[in-house]
Amino acid sequence: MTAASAEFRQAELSWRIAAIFRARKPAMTDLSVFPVTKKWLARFPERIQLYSLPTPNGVKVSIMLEETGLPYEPHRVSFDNGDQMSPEFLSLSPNNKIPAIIDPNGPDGKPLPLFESGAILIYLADKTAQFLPRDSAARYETIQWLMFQMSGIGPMFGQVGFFSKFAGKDYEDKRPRNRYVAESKRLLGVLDRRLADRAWLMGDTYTIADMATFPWVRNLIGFYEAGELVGIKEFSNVTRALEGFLARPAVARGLIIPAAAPAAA
Ligand SMILES: N[C@@H](CCC(=O)N[C@@H](CS)C(=O)NCC(=O)O)C(=O)O
Repeated sequence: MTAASAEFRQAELSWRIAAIFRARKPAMTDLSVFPVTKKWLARFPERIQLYSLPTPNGVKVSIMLEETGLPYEPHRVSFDNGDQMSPEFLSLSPNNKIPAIIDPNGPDGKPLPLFESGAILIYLADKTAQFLPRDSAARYETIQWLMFQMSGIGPMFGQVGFFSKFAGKDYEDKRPRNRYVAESKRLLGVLDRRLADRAWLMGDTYTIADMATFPWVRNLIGFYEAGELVGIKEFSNVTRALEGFLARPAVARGLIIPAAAPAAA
């Protein structure tokens, strides 16, 4: 091979390598196929789009996003304006509930829309390899406690709020309220026993199960003002873990998102 042809082959090789990198460079993110972006404009379409409100289900995801450091753009879904019932929001979250996300860079580099806070937490944990143990048994154990929150803690505490603070408080028949208070106490007992010899639900490891659970305990005591009703003082392991949770800087930030974000157009 002559010196000239060796030089030519070298140049060709460099060009091919550069072409591979050019091909890998992410294309301009286009989220316009998602109708939700017509109502809530994506100013940073390359970031995860979060549609939420600082409610106990909403903050699970903003806390996770703050904990992981993933770049995201929050959008406020105002219940006062009925935003959750708008066709644009329903196209993303057909159950008219926050939180929901679109990750422009989902599996295979394609955008991924997702609703249901538990599914979103698992997805973000897998995406970042954080807050969900890799070891298979510990992973399922974490998901088990996450599901315990999703199916028990959230729905039951929510009913306590309805029957003790909101419309249901004026019902003469107190049996529904008493039933949900009793069930919530029982669930707090389960949590308290789990936390008796552990800092967090999974021991020393802080996980998405904690991020799902403690916003609800905080809400029960704070916004619902039902601490006394459920006898929260009896559950000192729960309140100790709640304190640790609230002391985390990412939690403090996540709890107020997206209150200050721009509302829908
Ligand atoms: N299982 C759902 C529940 C979500 C949920 O209940 N969100 C409430 C706020 S905390 C909501 O969007 N309510 C609006 C409505 O029902 O119209 C999840 O965990 O994502």
